Amino acid sequence: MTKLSFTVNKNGVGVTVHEANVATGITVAQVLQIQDLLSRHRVVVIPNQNLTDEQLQDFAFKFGPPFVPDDKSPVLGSKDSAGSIVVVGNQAHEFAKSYLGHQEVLPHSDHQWLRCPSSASLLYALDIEEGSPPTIWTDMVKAYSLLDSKTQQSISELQLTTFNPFYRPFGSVSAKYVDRREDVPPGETFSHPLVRTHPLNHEKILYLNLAYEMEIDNVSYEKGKRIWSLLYDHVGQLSFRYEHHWRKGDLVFWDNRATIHYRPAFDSTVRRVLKRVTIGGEIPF
Ligand SMILES: O=C(O)CCC(=O)C(=O)O
Ligand SMILES: [Fe+2]
Repeated sequence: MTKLSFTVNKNGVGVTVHEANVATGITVAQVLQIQDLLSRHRVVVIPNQNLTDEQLQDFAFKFGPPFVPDDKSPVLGSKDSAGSIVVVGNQAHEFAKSYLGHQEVLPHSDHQWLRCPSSASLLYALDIEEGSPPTIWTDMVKAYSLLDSKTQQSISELQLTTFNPFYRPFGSVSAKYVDRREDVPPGETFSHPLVRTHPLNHEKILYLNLAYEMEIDNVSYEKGKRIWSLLYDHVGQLSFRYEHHWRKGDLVFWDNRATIHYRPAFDSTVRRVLKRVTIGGEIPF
């Protein structure tokens, strides 16, 4: 078999690949096809997999190097040296500590606050009980393209600082435009273009999350907050989303450059355990 068959979600965001077997190996042509699907549709779903950690990583790192957090900036799991596989779960996993519990995870792109945020991530579903919430991705290329041209122009040169939430107590941060007269978030910061360019498909991306403390560089608080509020509302209303309802064995691969993802809160008694692998990325430009 050379090419994989697939189905694209109606609004163009998210694609499901049929009959791929990641464990027994996929061909070079199929790796390139998956990369191309990711580039076009942002989220690639590969159902019915049965993977060891090694097989999961062998697949993931065909698309780029492992994401390695630097020693200085904390990220999910780094304080426990969780390594390149992080268990996202609301139950203790037999081999490792699990993270993120059962609370709401606000719309974000993984590691946006770092110098080199991750380019893509994968979640592999180990244990999904009924009542488990979906994960919802929003297409941030669409978010940018649907802004009016005047707004596009006015934000084209802006830099955004996203403050690292892991310097704050876990779960205490939500989306907020920073007012320095009240509080300056702690920790090392890196600013990135508010409109970044995708290195593979050259598309413009609105590189904004709806989860953390933020500040636009070199503009007044009033002006920065006005721009931020407008963009926040715009992204919140966008219908270009893919909502994935998990089943055991699902492997979902997403583009962290071009999407943000969200997970609603759920009942703490519902078992939901996934493994996440993350791929390293470049300095956004
Ligand atoms: O639990 C989820 O659905 C998403 C968690 C998340 O944000 C991640 O693994 O990067
Ligand atoms: Fe995430």
